[in-house]
Parts: sequence; C-alpha cells; structure tokens
Amino acid sequence: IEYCASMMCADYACLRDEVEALEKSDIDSFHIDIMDGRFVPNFAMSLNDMAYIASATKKPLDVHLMVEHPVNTVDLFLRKLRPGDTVYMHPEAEYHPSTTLQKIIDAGMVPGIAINPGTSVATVMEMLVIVKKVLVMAVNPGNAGQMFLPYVSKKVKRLLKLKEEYKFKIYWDGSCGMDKINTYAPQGVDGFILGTTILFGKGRPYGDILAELPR
Ligand code: S6P
Ligand code: MG
Repeated sequence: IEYCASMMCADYACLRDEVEALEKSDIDSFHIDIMDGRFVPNFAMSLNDMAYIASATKKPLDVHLMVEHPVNTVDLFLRKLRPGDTVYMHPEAEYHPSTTLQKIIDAGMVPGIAINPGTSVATVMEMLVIVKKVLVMAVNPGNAGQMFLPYVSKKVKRLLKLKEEYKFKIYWDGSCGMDKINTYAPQGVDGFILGTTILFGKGRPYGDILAELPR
C-alpha cells in the first residue's frame, strides 16, 4: 500500500521542516496539488512550490494538475520533475486528453488521470489503456477537509474489476481516513493520498501516524 502526503495541507510557515520530517518518514511520495482558480474554485500550489519540494526530497513526486487545458502548461512541470515522477491530469479539463498524456509519457513520467466524482468510468475507458494510474477523487477537487461523497464507492468497485486487464493502479484522493484504508486496501486500491483527515495538523509526529497504517 502506498501513502502520499498531500502537501497543500502542510504548514507553509515551516515548509522546509515539513518536507524534512516527511522525508525521514515512511511516506512513499509527495502529492502536489496544482490549482488554477478555473478548473477548481481555489488556488493551491504553484510551479515553484513543486520545484522546491522536488529539490528537497529524494522521494518521488505525484503532481495532480487541477488546471484547465493542461496541454498548454504541462511542459513547465515536466521540465522540473525527475523521470519516474507521476503526473495526473484531469480528462475533464482537456479537449484531447491523450495528447497531454502522451507528453507526460514522452518526458519519462508516469501518466495518470484524475477523475472527478461525477465522471464515469465509461468516459475514460479508452485512456485506461495508456495510463498507469487512476486517481479517484472522493470529493470534488478544490479543497482539503471536505466530506466524502459515498456514490464514488460504486466507481471504485468498477475500476477494481478493470485494473488487472488494463494494468493500472488505483489511488484514492480526498477525505481519506483509517476507515477508507481498511475498507479499500484489501479490495485492491493501491494507494491513498493523506491530507487533513489523517496526517496533517494532528500535532503528532508523521512517523507515529504512518506506523499505525497497514502496509
Ligand atoms: C483536493 C486535492 C486533494 C486534497 C486532499 C486533502 O482538491 O486534490 O489532494 O489536498 O485530499 O485531504 P483531506 O483529508 O483533507 O480531504
Ligand atoms: Mg490531489
């Protein structure tokens, strides 16, 4: 089971300490939420935030692009990443999503799609052939600390039935707590994005929290 730290939930007054603490912990990757105030009703991390974290860690990055038409800006991100880092784009944000995915592949990154709660598996079926990861949004993207949308569970079940045939991994993003990990990891969800629900702002060392999670 992989665990990714959702860095928009970190304490920006001491970002360096946050990254150092997570670097020493068992977290598997740094999840970087990029928001443009258009595709989602919020602004979050920038290209420079991402580049700083990339320079401060040896762990992989997991970049979640919540921007309109990422085809226009994805290269800026790809240039600052290392081969093997993951880039998720939202097919809902693009006229020709596979063009953007091809750019991600050509740059040596792991291609992923992130899908909104209201997006059906049928809509993204063709892309399952080319992506390595599917990030299932359990909340509408834009903010941390939102309530889980229970209807997403049906979609997770549908994706679980397809993952062997199409060879992709499934990640859970949004409102992820112990209950979700305990329910979905045994069913085959490969990884979880940890935010305010379980990892950040708890006043406990990250290592202690991570030690309590199943591996
Ligand atoms: C949401 C974003 C997520 C959140 C994360 C927060 O728009 O893509 O990555 O940062 O889900 O976690 P939580 O536990 O606060 O919902
Ligand atoms: Mg995210």
